[in-house]
Amino acid sequence: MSDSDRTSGAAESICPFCGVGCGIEYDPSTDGARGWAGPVNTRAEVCPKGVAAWDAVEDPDRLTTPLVREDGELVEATWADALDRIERCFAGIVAADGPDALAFFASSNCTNEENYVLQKLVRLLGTNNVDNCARLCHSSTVAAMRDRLGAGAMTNSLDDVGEADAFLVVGANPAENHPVIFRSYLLPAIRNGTALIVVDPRETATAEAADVHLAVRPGYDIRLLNALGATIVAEDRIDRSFCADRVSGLDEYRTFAAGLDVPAAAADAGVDVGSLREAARTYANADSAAIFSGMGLSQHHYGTANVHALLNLALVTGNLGRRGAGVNPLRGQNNVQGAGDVGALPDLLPGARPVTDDAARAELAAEWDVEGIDLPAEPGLTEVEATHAFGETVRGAFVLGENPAVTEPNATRVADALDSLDCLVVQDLFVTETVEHADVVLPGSAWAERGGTVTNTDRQVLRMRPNTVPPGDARRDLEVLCELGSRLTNEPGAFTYDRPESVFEELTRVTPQYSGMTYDEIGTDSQRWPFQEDAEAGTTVLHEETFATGARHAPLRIVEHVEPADAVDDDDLVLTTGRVIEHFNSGALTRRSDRLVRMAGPQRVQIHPDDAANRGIADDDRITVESERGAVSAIAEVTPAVGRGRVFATFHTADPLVNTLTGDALDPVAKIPEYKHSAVRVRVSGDQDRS
Ligand SMILES: Nc1nc2c(c(=O)[nH]1)N[C@H]1C(S)=C(S)[C@@H](COP(=O)(O)OP(=O)(O)OC[C@H]3O[C@@H](n4cnc5c(=O)[nH]c(N)nc54)[C@H](O)[C@@H]3O)O[C@H]1N2
Ligand SMILES: Nc1nc2c(c(=O)[nH]1)N[C@H]1C(S)=C(S)[C@@H](COP(=O)(O)OP(=O)(O)OC[C@H]3O[C@@H](n4cnc5c(=O)[nH]c(N)nc54)[C@H](O)[C@@H]3O)O[C@H]1N2
Ligand code: SF4
Ligand SMILES: [Mo]
Repeated sequence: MSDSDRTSGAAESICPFCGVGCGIEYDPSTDGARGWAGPVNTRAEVCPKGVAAWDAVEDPDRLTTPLVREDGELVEATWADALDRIERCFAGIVAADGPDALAFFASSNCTNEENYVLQKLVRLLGTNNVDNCARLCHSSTVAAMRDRLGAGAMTNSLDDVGEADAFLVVGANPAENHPVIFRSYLLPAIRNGTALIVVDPRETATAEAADVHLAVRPGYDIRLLNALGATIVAEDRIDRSFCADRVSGLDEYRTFAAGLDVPAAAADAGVDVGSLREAARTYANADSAAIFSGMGLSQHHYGTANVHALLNLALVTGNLGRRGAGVNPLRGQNNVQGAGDVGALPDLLPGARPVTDDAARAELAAEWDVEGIDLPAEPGLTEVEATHAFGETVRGAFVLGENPAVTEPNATRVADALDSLDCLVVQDLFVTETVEHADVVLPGSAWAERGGTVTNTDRQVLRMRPNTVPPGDARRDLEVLCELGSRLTNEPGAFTYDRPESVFEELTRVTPQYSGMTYDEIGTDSQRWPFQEDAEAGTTVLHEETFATGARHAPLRIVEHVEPADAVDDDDLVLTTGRVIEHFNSGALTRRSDRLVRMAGPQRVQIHPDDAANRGIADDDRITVESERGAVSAIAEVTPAVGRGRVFATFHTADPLVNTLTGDALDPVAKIPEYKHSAVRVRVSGDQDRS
């Protein structure tokens, strides 16, 4: 496959890390990466990860040849041998148990074109068992927003959020996790008078900039959000005209709110009732208020209910469908929005049309020129459900650009599950913790080695361009996926694309939001979905006249508190997890960059001074953290930044493997696991080195 773009030297691409979508490129003068003035980082600004993005590309440990397992060891193989092995294993599994005995993990780190081709391959194999790690981050948010508003995406754009008079940030830490959005879009507004309310159990870098910080008890957001709603109702701060015009169910919500005991709810949520009331007034009295939400809200076994409780606040106060007023999930990877848009999901085809929709499947089959084939109509398995089925109903798996051995919850169970497969294929850049369980390993391409598009957090489709070629025998991910498609399915003709742009042209025809977009017109700018050719760059604000459901009204929803899955005994602390600016997810890329490792320092578990003192723990002590699923050894960071009764750890390392501790109870709607609440016991370790 050729790529019309240049293949060496600086060329405008997109940062491979977070969903902000900053423009970066190779910088020959430093042999590193630098920003270019893209549609989001308009002054070419980047965060420390962007600066370090070249480090992983040129890392000497890059996979440069396929590997296959022989007598228990991974050994080098030719592409032909590796692909033959996959073909044999997967064909055997399909012949014995049918296509649903295979599961495919797509990648939010890969392009729209790559994800589109992978879901096409999966559906032509006859299964919907394809998912991506959006499942682990905002699947609950997307589920609630689709249900109530008709679209699971930021309702505002970065161009207009700065017009808000108040920001309500719930369970997100953009100062570390969406740094260019925080510094270039939110902070300037805050310095200009926009009030900032932060709901987070920890004193984060974002909370430091807040006017009101509600340090919620992990897992108790529904209590808190309902108490905010009850205060708004009791103090008659609802937007009557918006409610009359655009909202249904107000009487029921009012009755529900009137029955709530606000001081008791605040106490249960671990926050001061005066601060809570101040937050309610600030949010409701603003002319325009924008919500930002993150993992603190979404990653619970009632994550969908959490987001429903949040949506009520925007609806009763009329903060939706206008510039500066809306609900904005801050998306994870550079293409987590796009991977879902183009159909790398078990229940949705490209364009978010349900797999159960006969007409949508027929249209897709016509576009693929496979009218004789019935595309599968049963929703497939989500990521964690698939992992739970490994070795049982699922016998073979393909993992593109994910590291579930580190990032899925209940890691001991995950390791056993990976080992129980007849055939595990991993396409990655490095020998990761997941690769260690693989039977076949395919060396793929890093960000700087590909062309294609990604869709950022505010729905902008951006172009990546190759700055270099993959090392050794490593191949471009898209090329590998097309070859797998032609080998594994009976439709080799469906995978004969000459370049990424041809895939994009096809996907815009089956993804209505992308209809009319072109590579040429994206250029070094962007096109935003829902795309309208007559609008400058697509629709900036969603739900202006009608909701994306097609209805004029969106419903309020009564949401009751749900208890976290882990019961917390007297001696237990509650572990919640999250991120730091220097590292990215499993750390597979960022742990290789000397400068990031130096900047981040050792990864430590935060514990409050009182809880530390009660356990005889001093700063820097080695401690053991144990849940009912396992134990890890870690270094203590004694700090009041994490409240009493709580501990905090990142999940960016394999040692300690923090997901040994987390549980895999799933949200009933979105199937997202409970990463943000685990009951743990913490003690000082016997093997202390206090020298
Ligand atoms: N530096 C960096 N940036 C990243 C990533 C990264 O790994 N590193 N990953 C990317 C990805 S994939 C994603 S999904 C996004 C995620 O971005 P965020 O949503 O900001 O991610 P987290 O840090 O996991 O969680 C946010 C906050 O939730 C708080 N929290 C924990 N429990 C609760 C709770 O019960 N209630 C509330 N209200 N808050 C709680 C945590 O203390 C944390 O500060 O970041 C993206 N950007
Ligand atoms: N405890 C806890 N656990 C969590 C979370 C949490 O908040 N707390 N957050 C969850 C969330 S939101 C997410 S999104 C997941 C993330 O989970 P993962 O997606 O598993 O994490 P990554 O480290 O991003 O894994 C990406 C893998 O892809 C490889 N890779 C990167 N770029 C490319 C590429 O271009 N091509 C190919 N072929 N491979 C590539 C990397 O080497 C790496 O091995 O973690 C989840 N796990
Ligand atoms: S803010 Fe996100 S997209 Fe921008 S440079 Fe940093 S990690 Fe990359
Ligand atoms: Mo994520």
